[in-house]
Amino acid sequence: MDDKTTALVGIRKDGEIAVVTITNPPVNALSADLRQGLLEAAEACDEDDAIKAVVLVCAGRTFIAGADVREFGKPPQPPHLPGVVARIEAAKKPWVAAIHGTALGGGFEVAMGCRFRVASPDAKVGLPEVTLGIVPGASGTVRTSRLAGVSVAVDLVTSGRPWNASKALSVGLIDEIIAGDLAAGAVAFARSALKCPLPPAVSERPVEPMPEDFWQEAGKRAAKAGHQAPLEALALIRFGSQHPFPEAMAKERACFLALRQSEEAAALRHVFFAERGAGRPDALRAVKPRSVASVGVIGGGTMGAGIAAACREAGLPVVLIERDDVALDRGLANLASIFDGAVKRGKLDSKGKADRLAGIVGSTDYAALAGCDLIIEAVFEEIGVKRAVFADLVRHCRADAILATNTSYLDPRAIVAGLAHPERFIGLHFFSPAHVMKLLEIVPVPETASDVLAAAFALGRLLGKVPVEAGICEGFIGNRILKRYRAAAEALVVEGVGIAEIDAAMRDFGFRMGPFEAQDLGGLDIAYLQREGARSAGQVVPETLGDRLVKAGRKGQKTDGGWYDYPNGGRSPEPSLVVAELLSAHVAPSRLMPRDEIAANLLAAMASEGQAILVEGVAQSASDIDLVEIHGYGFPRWKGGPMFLHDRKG
Ligand code: T1G
Repeated sequence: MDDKTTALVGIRKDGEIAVVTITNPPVNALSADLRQGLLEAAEACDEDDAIKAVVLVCAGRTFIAGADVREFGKPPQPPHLPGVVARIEAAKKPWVAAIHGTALGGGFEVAMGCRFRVASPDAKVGLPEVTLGIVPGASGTVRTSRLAGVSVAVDLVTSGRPWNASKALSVGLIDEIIAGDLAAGAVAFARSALKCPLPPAVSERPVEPMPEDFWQEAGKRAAKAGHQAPLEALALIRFGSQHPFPEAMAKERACFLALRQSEEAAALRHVFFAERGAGRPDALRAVKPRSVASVGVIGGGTMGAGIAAACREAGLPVVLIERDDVALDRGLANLASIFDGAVKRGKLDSKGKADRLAGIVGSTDYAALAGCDLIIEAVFEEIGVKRAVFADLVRHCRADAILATNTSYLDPRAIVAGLAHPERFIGLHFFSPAHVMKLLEIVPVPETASDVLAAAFALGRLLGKVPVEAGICEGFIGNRILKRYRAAAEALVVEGVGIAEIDAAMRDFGFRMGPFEAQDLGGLDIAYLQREGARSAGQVVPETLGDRLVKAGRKGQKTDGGWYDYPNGGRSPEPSLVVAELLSAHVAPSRLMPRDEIAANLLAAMASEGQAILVEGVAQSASDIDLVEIHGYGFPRWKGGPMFLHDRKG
């Protein structure tokens, strides 16, 4: 083995067992050099007659986490991974993959080329390729069925979701869970495996054909993802279960190489890197975050309870403050119902719920906040109410405690103006439901200290959020673009384009809901009150079509009618004659516009507002804007975001 590959792949012997160790930080990704090193290790182990079996283990935080995504978008470099996996499978001595951390994509494909797989108890295995707009490219759609059956392959590959070790063991994806020293346990496993007849190589195992209705059902589930890759992967699994291994491999490889070049893959790679960049802005890499080990939340309503639940999920103790006992009981009940929901969905057991609730102290006395490192207010969106809360916080909290507002529209500077220690103030704009939505807009005030800003990003990472810094303007990044998007949609209605056509166009594009359906769900009165607030503050805000509907008592689903009718209190929107009449004097005669033109019009409006946000420095990067839209407003991630699309169109 040459020096380059030796640095990545080491071989030592534990008696008659060779231990091949991969060292390629940070995640042992399968770079071209590492693939070469594995080929050379297979040769070396085959040539050494003293070696009877091989254990493949990785140094650092995880087993191989997949192909090196930095090679994506470039022409594939030899040695190609399918060949490396085949070489390991064809080795004269059996290989045992010893998995810790996450064996993902090509990492798990390498493990399936081994004769056996063992894993530490907290390990995960998965084939997430479809989340990158591609399909497994080194036998994931062919070997997985042969290893654990077609149903397992369909779930693992088309969902892209990893499985934990115990679930993987239950279906045969792994052979044993090794507690304690993984390498030593794997060597012992290899030693004992040599005493029995070896199982056939995975590629030589039979695969059970599935009935047609299985494939129909699987197709419906895969289609729900909304993009192409899961459907392509399903077709490959089906083909692979009905054809010889070599033929199936050839088809998988061709599909993989084709999808690598797709717009969908380019978009999803863009989002992959944007998400990884978001949590660790370069400007803060050298800054030590101010420590946050306990959190206070003011307000136990929907937002406050969601924020408190997210903090508990991350293991942070929470003090929940409400104005009186009745409100506090309601807030604690909101939290309990969030955890009950998680139990019902099988995401939490009763002990987990009890642990989460045990970490919450409820009080109506701000003195209970004295030990908190961070306090987040989530009270009524009115400047007077928020200023009163902050005045109380300054009186009761430590001078170095971070004081954060969850405001979505107010100017954080106005909320904290004149209060002591302004360096500790910051905006943390969570999105409802806060324990589910991943977006966190971080809004520093001019005086915010860098260790406070760094603490906000560290909190975002700890809570599993996608944190994005936003400058101060009306609506920050997301709500400002939302306002422009809605205005552009209303402008099309004024031009005579049908409300339902506009929603259909945006659903066809990939949104779960169009702009008008979404307003009916959330309530038209929220934006109406913001416009009225601006008007009463002296701003000139022209009346919108939405204003007319709210004034006519049409606030959305909650009033059985908004942009659409919802007969009998139902949830399915129906075009409304009342709305047509209400707006008839303000809209042009009905006209048809092709749906892709409608979508292009609204996407251009979003990108235009995004460009202004960039120029004003409200967003740090175009990819941050894409993340805001994807993680806060349902922009289909396989489209990359409004700024990505705008760039692709040149
Ligand atoms: N390649 C290269 N670098 C990677 C990488 C990868 N696959 N995954 C992560 N990194 C870098 C990342 O950029 C960051 O770098 C650091 O590792 C920590 O990442 C043939 C073709 C593994 C669960 O999709 O899911 O195999 O910023 O912050 O939160 O069929 O990273 O520190 O310099 O995310 O602990 C399939 C993608 C590829 C796995 C770790 N594999 N990665 O999460 O750390 S397709 C994936 C992840 C494939 C085959 C096909 C996560 C993680 P830096 P991080 P983390």
